[in-house]
Amino acid sequence: MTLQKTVRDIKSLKIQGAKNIAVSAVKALSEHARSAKPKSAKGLIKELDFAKRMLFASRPTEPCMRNALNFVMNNVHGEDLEHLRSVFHMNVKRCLDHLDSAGRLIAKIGARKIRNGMVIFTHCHSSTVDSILLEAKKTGRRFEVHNTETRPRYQGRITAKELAKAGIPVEHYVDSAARLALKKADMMLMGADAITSEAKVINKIGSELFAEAASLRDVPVYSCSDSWKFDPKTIFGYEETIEKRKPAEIWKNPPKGVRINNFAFESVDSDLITGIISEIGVYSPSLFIEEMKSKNKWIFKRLYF
Ligand code: RUB
Repeated sequence: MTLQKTVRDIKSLKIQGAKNIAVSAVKALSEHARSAKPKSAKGLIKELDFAKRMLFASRPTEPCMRNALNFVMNNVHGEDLEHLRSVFHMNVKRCLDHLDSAGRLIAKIGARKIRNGMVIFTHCHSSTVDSILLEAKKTGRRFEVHNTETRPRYQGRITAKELAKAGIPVEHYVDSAARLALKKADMMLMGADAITSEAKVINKIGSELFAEAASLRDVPVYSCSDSWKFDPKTIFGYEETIEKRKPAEIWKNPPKGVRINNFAFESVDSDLITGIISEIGVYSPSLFIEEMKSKNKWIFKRLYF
């Protein structure tokens, strides 16, 4: 897929979910490198850097994409064009391998938490959460899922469709019925778009509200996430830059005097999160950050601009 089309599809949510966005962005950059015909190594670096910035800007609040694109650009410097290309494509392969193998590991680790007879609550569409539920089903666990539709873009329907297709019973609720959906739940699983340096999890709007409702009922809340969603840049105030989408997604022609706030995400306080399920293990949010300091040092060193 071309760079321009990928950027358009990310902006329009045709490609949605942090991991899908990261994978598509890396593939688009890789395609771009293959089709580019620069005269020198410097020229290729310039083109890739420009393309990387276009992808960053397509959804600025996606650190998994930023970390992945920074990873593939690692050590891509020097004068030798062919060497530079081969380093870049090797990085692309390692990056895609990571996203794939981490995903499979998270599915296995997460599926161990699901027991027969459980009701799992989830919100929006997270490919990571889905992979856990599908793995649990594959290993013979019997459970049901309660999920919320996720207005205004209804990503909850993607979840409901995928799970129902795999034979997992799903009860689907409007967002404002989340308390009812949680009543019989044994566990809440949600994805993550970012994990901040203060150990908060940023995820689809509604996530904190539902995590609060879950913790009032002693329902454990797990965020399921590739560790590359950690975003050290949040030290500089991620919260103020949370994505606000077009008002028309909510109401095309609102009456005069009505201002529409269409926040895409919100941050979930670490106190509400029982654990983060990632490929490095299951840790409380603060321990997750500690583990990251030793297991993924490179992410801390990156500055994005
Ligand atoms: C999707 C969303 C998902 C996370 C994690 O929001 O909030 O929970 O991105 O997804 P949107 P994944 O639809 O606005 O992109 O587990 O697939 O990375």
